[in-house]
Amino acid sequence: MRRTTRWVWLVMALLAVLALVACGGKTEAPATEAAAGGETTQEQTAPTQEQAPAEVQPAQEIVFYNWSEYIDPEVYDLFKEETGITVVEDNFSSNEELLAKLKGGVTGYAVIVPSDYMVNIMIQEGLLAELNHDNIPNIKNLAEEWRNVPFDPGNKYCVPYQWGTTGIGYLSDQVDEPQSWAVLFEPDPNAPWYGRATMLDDARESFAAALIYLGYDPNTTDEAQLQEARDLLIQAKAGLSGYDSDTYEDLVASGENLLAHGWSGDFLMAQEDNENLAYTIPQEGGVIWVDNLCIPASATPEEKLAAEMFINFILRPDIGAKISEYNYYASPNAEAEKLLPEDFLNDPTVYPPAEVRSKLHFLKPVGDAEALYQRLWDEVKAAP
Ligand code: SPD
Repeated sequence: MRRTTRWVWLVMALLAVLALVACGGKTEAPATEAAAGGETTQEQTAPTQEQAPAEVQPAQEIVFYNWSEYIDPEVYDLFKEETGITVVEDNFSSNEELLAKLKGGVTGYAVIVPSDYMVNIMIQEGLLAELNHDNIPNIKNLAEEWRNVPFDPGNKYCVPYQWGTTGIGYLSDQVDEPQSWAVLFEPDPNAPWYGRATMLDDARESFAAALIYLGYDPNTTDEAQLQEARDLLIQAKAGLSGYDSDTYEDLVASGENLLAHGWSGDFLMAQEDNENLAYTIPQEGGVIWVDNLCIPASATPEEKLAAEMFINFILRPDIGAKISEYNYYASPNAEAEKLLPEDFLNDPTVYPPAEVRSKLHFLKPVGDAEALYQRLWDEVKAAP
């Protein structure tokens, strides 16, 4: 064979081997994340054209990343009895903490509970998975007003979980009902609650209280107004024992503090420990919010299926009612509400009357000003 012909044969043989490897060799699918821990599991083989893709099986354990004391733990037992799936709970204290976790690339969370404005931000950031409504037939139980919320029309990404308000909790046997946010923002060294009050460790909530007191929109992006609110928050620090979003209601119930800025149901829950604990929305107004069950985009198909089963379970009327009776927040589930006792449905702390409701504001995404709120909040926290 001439030298050139030998070379041609050699190149052709090499090409044939390469083609064989490409067609016949196994292609490796990306590794999947373990249901709860997020560690890498064994690799999977991509189905060939003849094989139907294997049906997704629900993860046997999922992590529910929730606000603290926000669900009756018995719900987990009932869900496990029915499906065999274990739910492990982990807690966050603010929407911003939850966002930072997801943006930081954390995996392993199957269900998260962002509030209204944060759902909007997370959708825009591509952090949420679209829900498969076929797996959540109980979505039909939602009251009409919660089926088409502006931050997530048609419940494409999330299902409303519970709603409530933000105001002031106080010990009614030691303090008169606070009429104004001035009790926090104009600290009086002679007031019994001076040094015995807390505010939420939550940028948007604490700025909202200050902005509402100043007569501004709690969703303002005006830098001068925000600086004024920052100064007011710094002024309030003299009368505060600290910032707290997790145990503030217990500190009032125990008598250690006399006042706290916080969430309606948390104070009602702590009333079980001290019947003198009361809650009010100051005359200037307050915040109304709805928290939502959503699935992070990072969830594996197995986690997502188990998460949808869990969301569907929570939307069962008896389970929805059980959750409201535990955490004292209003249910967006019309069928669950039918099972709740009259005194719960008539409690003005849970369902504020129209006159109070007209003074409540939903927090909304503030776009680029989000960073400004955070920077000013850091200044508040760092101030002496
Ligand atoms: N302990 C549960 C508290 C739930 C609070 N939801 C937060 C709303 C924030 N705007």
